[in-house]
Amino acid sequence: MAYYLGLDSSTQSLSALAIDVEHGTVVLEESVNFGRDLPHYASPHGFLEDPDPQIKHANPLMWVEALDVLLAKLAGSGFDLSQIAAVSGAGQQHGSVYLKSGIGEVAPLSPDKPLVEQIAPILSRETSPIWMDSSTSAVCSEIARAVGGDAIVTQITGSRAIERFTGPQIRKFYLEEPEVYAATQEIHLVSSFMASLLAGKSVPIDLGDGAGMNLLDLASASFSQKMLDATAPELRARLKGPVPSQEQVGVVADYFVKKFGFRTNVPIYAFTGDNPSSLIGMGASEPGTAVVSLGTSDTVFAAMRHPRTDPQGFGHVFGNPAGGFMCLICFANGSLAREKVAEQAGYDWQSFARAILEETAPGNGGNLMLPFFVPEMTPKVLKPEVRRFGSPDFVAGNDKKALARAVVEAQALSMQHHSRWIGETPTRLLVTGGASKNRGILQVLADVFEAEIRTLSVGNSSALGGALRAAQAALACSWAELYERFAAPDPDLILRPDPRARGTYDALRTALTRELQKLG
Ligand code: ADP
Ligand code: XUL
Repeated sequence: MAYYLGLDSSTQSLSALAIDVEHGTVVLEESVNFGRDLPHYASPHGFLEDPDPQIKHANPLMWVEALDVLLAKLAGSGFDLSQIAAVSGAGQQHGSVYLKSGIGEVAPLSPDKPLVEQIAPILSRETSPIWMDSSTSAVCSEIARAVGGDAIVTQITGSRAIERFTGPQIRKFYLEEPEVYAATQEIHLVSSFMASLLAGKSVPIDLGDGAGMNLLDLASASFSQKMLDATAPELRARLKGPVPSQEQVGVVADYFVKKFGFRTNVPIYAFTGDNPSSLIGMGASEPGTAVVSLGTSDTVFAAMRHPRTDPQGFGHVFGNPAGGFMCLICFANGSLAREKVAEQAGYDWQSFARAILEETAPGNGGNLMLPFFVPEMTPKVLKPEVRRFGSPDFVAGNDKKALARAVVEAQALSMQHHSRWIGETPTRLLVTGGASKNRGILQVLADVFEAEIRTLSVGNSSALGGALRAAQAALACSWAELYERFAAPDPDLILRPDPRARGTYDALRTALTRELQKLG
């Protein structure tokens, strides 16, 4: 048997998914949840607590340990890892890992010691800023000024200088800790770091994820000297790559062969960002299909033949792992905001969905919420801010049912508002991510976008994207062939807009747009 393995190192978990291409089946889905399974990292949601809400870092050793734990879980469950013929994967975007020396450079990874013990000594920086960090505004302005303004940064990199992007994060680190920067030999994205662990050597960043750094020149598919110079000295020497997403970057290291029973010489194809990987996992790598991902962050994305940029500065252009580009808009207040409201109302996900579907109506009787429980990037809200407008009961926070609908309606309206620049009105949305199981949330998306909603049977589109990318690269087969087998929408879960909702959102849309304009 030849199976293809996809890994996804996301904000809250590390997942594995394997496919059998011949039979068109998913043969394995397993994950390690950082908060639940690795509580000693004190990161219930995948990041470390910090008194400053703009600072969001994670301990990279948590991701390292998760890889050992996940593979031990797979091997322990009787899954025969020698059947894996190729591997690829994905990581949460923008997060960075700082190393004093390359992985396996001083000594090859030894199967006699846990991975974490071997990686800890080569970290130059103990923590990794992740995509939720919004503490670099001053540095973003500096970078933009140095290259001639935001329009130039956007023209080169596909995005303005953005707080969570890796370049501004590197500059902040360089300014605050110049000696540690000097002692840093390599800087990785989460994706290239995880691929490097698996390969037992440092491997390059891919073009898909690399575009989320504010360092890549999209036109030439190489790092831009102008952006590098504006970011930190001698930065080029600290970055590996970029390489096309389909490039083989190594083989599975001896450590994993000896410890977990992988075959020797199993190829590893470049890991990419979780969103570019989801684009593949959703079968959406050709332009024409918009995807909404409801994970820790909510994102809206679609393939693009030619890069087009957002004049408002919120949207981004990343590499499409199948070639060409993709656009993406990211909302930090995704699942964590919904969780906060559910928690406040005392709802589980079922009662949350019931409150939306059965106990309230589209438009929510005019009740409107600004749901920025954590700093938001779209629109830019640096200090958490939750505001309610409408009935006195709702404003006082007592109308539980209306609160559940309000958070989701505000999120859907904001997604619609901020994705207008893409220039297409989607009639169909493909939805993925942890919250895509929730019919209440899906129905609101259908009603607000007036679009049909479809989900895939496979929940983890990013890990599936890894497995599909590994299969496509190893077998040189067509994407269409793989999509037909693995990315077909779930026929039992198609939601259509409620005709009674038509027009109901006009007033809320206007009110929300007014409030967002005041903020953004
Ligand atoms: P990520 O890949 O960013 O780590 P996931 O796509 O796995 O995130 O989504 C995790 C989130 O999904 C959790 O934070 C949780 O709030 C949310 N979630 C899980 N099940 C449901 C559900 N039935 N309804 C709404 N949200 C859900
Ligand atoms: C995209 C973004 C998030 C992360 C985490 O720009 O910041 O979607 O990739 O999933």
